[in-house]
Amino acid sequence: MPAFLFSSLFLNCKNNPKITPTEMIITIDTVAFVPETAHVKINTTVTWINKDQFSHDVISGKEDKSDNRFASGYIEPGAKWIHRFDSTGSYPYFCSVHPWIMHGVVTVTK
Ligand SMILES: [Cu+2]
Repeated sequence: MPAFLFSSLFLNCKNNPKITPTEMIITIDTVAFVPETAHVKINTTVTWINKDQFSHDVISGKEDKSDNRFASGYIEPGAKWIHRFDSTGSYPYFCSVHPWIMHGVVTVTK
């Protein structure tokens, strides 16, 4: 893909928080999920990529309480974990290693 096209797509994403891609990447870096809030369309595949130097995980639920909708297991530095969202709704999640600081939410719409 030409560089200018990629950068315009990137700018569109930044300027439109309601964008609903069918693939989404959430980066884990410096003990944080980036972005923390993701809006996606149903059946979107979300990939969490650990670019940090520590292991993290992605556990569905709030305030360190799993709701058993998904759980990644440990994602080592440099590794990734993929989950497809096939139902609409709000999916809060956290990292069980650092629950006091690492949390996010994926909102899935039709
Ligand atoms: Cu963590």
